[in-house]
Amino acid sequence: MMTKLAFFLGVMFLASLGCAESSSLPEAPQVQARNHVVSVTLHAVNENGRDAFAFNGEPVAPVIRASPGDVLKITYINDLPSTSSEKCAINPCMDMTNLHFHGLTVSPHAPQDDVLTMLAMPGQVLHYSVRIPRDHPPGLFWYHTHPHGESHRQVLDGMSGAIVIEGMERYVPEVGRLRERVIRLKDPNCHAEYPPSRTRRLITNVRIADASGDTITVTANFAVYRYRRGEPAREFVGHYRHKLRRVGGVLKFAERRAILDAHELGAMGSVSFIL
Ligand SMILES: [Cu+2]
Repeated sequence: MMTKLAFFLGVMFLASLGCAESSSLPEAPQVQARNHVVSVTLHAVNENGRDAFAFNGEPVAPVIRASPGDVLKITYINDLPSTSSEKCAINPCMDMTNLHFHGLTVSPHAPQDDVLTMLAMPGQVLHYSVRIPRDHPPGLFWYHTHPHGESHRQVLDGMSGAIVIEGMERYVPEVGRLRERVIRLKDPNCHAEYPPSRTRRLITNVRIADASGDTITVTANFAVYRYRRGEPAREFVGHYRHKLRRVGGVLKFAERRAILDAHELGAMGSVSFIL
């Protein structure tokens, strides 16, 4: 479900039609293993006309953290209304739900990642016991509702959450000292910045780093100055590393990266995604 939107490690910049936000981003609650068991009680609820996961009384999907060899014990309670006001691919909506553990290499049989026979109608409860193999690769995965005919609408409503399988630093030791945050961008809407920023972008040292295959890698240095009413001027300095591909005689971006020289976001106070 990912478009090929290159999301840069760092900050990307702006136009007046950006999503720029200076407030701190809320972090989802995290659940962790105790004695190799992650125990979670999750509810399916309807909140303000949209289906959502709820955890500890809040309409929020917790980040599930587990290690290879752990077991996910999830009690999943369907508290959706028995009649839905929304439209489904196969009408009428039944408001049934279940869980799929996207990307995890686990058993497809009940009570594990079984999206075919495990289904909860409103008022029903599912008991998952998902065994993460000892040799499971680490990384970021996700869980979402997956009932036939209804999952599309429910997932668009926001019924998804993150699963982190720990141990990435065993494969990539450099990440061991990084502070980790999981942020899910689930709202399809951006907001236009107000008051809008004015920016000036200076680009120097444009170089072709590699043109051996059908992809041309181009690098350049940049400095972006951002001025916004009521805020101090801010500067972002770094380098671009873009990949271009020739499609029908025209060069198109295959990948765009903006890598900031500043290694800590604290110096800039906030994160801006400017698309
Ligand atoms: Cu999926």
